[in-house]
Amino acid sequence: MEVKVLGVPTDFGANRRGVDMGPSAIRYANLVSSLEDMDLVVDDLGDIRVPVINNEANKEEAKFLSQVIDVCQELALIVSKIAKQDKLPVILGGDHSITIGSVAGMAQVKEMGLIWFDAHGDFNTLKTSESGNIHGMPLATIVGRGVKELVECGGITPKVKEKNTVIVGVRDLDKEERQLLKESEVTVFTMDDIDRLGIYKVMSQAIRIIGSQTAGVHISFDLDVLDPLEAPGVGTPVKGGLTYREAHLALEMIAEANIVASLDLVEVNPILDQGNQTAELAVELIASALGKRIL
Ligand code: 6HN
Ligand code: MN
Ligand code: MN
Ligand code: MN
Repeated sequence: MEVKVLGVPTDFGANRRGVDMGPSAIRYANLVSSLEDMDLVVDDLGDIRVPVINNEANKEEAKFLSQVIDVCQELALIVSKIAKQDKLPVILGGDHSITIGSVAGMAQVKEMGLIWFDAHGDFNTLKTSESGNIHGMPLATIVGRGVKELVECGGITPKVKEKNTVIVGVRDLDKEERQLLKESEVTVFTMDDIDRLGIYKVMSQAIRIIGSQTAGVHISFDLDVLDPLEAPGVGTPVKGGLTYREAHLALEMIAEANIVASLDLVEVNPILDQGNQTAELAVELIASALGKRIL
């Protein structure tokens, strides 16, 4: 399998706070050589160009809306080219708004399923959002809800059907976001479900739900799904997250199911990290998702 690595050094969706350095930190943690050690063919395409803007976000609309759209359009274009060549894009964020572009690019080429690992639902629309930050809105956007220009970004609307979407590890929802998510057709496995059923059962169900009815699955992995003790370098940490071993097992099961068409890792914030611990973890998790095994 040939892997194409692409960095998206942006923090517009998170109101500009340092996640733009995520791709550098993940590369510094030896992403490429770790994957090459697994006998994967890896081509690092570098970073896409993200403008530097010093003014404040517009208060009337979703913050940095036009910048987020520009970045996601560009990303969608490159990702669709990679998918057409039957290569596997591994996209490094950046804040979680970039997944609008990742998934748009994939959806241009095939019918996609989506597994969303996150402490948050990212299911706000501009109406329900308390922050105005677009990284709280990408999942709603991808399934066709919210600001029209964002929903239509990358050409395909919706990019993924709600019934082909699963969230894993959520434990922090805004009030109206919770309502919206409950009324949707998205399958949600909360931390509470993981506590009760165990990660093995949860992932078996998640894979069964979407694996069979789509041509490929995008894995969107927000590092804040992990417990902050494991992944301190994130902008919006929430206690009570996945353990190191749960996260690895989840991704190992996804690799075994042979459903991964594309992958992104987002919200690594090196400024808030201890050493480069969170980026190092990101590299390990990418390796698990792409088939690394103990034996
Ligand atoms: N993330 N629900 C909060 C908001 O601002 O809408 C937090 C979102 C966090 C998003 O971590 O990708
Ligand atoms: Mn997120
Ligand atoms: Mn999150
Ligand atoms: Mn294992």
